[in-house]
Amino acid sequence: MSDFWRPAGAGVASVVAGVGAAELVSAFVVQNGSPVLTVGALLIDLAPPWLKEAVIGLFGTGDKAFLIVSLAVVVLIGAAVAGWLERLRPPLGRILIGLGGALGVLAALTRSGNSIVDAVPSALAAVIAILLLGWLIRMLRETEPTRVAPRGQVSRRRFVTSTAATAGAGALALVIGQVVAGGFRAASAARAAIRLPKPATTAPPVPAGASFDIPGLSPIVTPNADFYRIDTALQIPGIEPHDWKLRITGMVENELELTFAELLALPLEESITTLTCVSNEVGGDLIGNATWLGYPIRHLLARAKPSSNADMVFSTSQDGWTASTPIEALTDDRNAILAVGMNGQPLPIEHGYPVRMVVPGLYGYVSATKWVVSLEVTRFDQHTAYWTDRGWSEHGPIKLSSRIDVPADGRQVKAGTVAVAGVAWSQHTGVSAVHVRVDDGPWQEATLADAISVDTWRQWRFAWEATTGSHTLRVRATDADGKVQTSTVRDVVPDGATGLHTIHVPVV
Ligand SMILES: Nc1nc2c(c(=O)[nH]1)N[C@H]1C(S)=C(S)[C@@H](COP(=O)(O)O)O[C@H]1N2
Ligand SMILES: [Mo]
Repeated sequence: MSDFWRPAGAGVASVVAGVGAAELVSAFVVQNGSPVLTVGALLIDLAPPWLKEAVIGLFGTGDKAFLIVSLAVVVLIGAAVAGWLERLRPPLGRILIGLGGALGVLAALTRSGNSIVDAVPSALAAVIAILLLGWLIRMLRETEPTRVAPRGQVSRRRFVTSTAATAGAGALALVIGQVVAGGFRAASAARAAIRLPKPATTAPPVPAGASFDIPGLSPIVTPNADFYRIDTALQIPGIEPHDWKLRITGMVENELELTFAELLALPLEESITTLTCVSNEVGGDLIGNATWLGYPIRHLLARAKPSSNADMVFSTSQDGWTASTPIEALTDDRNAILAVGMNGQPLPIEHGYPVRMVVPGLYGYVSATKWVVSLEVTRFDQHTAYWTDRGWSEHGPIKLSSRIDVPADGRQVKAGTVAVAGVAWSQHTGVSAVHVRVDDGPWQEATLADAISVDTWRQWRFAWEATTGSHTLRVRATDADGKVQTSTVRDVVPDGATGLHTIHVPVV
């Protein structure tokens, strides 16, 4: 009997631990690669219609649960067999587990919309299970009597404890992974079901002259999938809209509470605003421009009636992250909004679904709170926000800056006329000119594309008569107030990098 059960137990424990680790990783990191669910989805796709109908007929809406339970039973039987095989004839058991892992990888890779990262959890599950099985079966061997050690070198008890601990840790990881991923999946489902209302005020159309057709130049509006993402959330908060509420409290005459349905019922406005991260290095890509749909925060604050002593609004996200925004940026006439839509879709979950702040002119860390749930009207001398506590400046107005997109740094080009192009920004002030300098030559004026508004970046281009040799190109923007971008090089800490984006171009 125990000739089967002990190695079988080792097989089950190893596989549970492998799958548990993978579920944990997929819940926290990959978000999409749960081996259990991908294999389940593959089986649903592969099952013949008569089987699907039979299962639905028998279990009704419990069909998915039935599928998962059946899958679990098959996997556990397979794991037991793998353990038994490994004891009998190594490495057969490990090979069997490897085959199971390969099935998971295949399932992940063949799902539409999945990428190679989504196969990582299944591969990880197999690797962990294989290593653990090898270890447990070796230990099991050592519990058996030999001529030299009639009682075995390792006690049975140690083997049993190790197996139980492995299984227990795996089960715990599995449960945590499911709980965490469950919140995210519920939010994804709710997001997919949302229909955003039409804007009461649409953004003025993007002028045709706002973008140049130059390959490699950043598109004037950044698609959601390409929009940079910066946050401290290891696990993206999964908020269901009917659970969402915004509280406006603190130094106000009227505290306010707003539900998601109430927010959507307000006259929403569309606006195009370029977000920028304070951690964006000179020439970096932590910047993106989107069409946002939202409601002006100034109207909500007007209802709440802030005290005249207040100088700051302290916003908190559902996961506890905080930002301190100067109150005038939220009460003056700029488009500081509670955003619910991004480029015509509900906010993507990683960009703050269901509601985030977007404030033109301020770096994200002092203004762009995603998954926002509370606005406390207060004073800078009363509260300090997440990044302020970590050495970043209390105030974070976006600095005038510019970037060369094409040609790429170091990329060889042919002598002759070369299109040099990029973007320049100074949100809430606007850009009035861009200049390019070749080597130690004079600053030459680039052609600006039409501006969408002062709150958005602006494309520029410059026709460079390139001669053979190695050249250096620099870019410099001037804002609408006539201020010229500084060449002084400063690090991103504490309030944003400065300096001129410079690239080297070999010309042949
Ligand atoms: N809840 C929450 N909101 C946040 C952050 C965060 O860490 N947590 N990071 C901020 C920073 S530093 C930036 S630059 C912007 C980035 O927004 P995005 O990821 O949608 O581009 O979000 C801001 N909002
Ligand atoms: Mo940021």
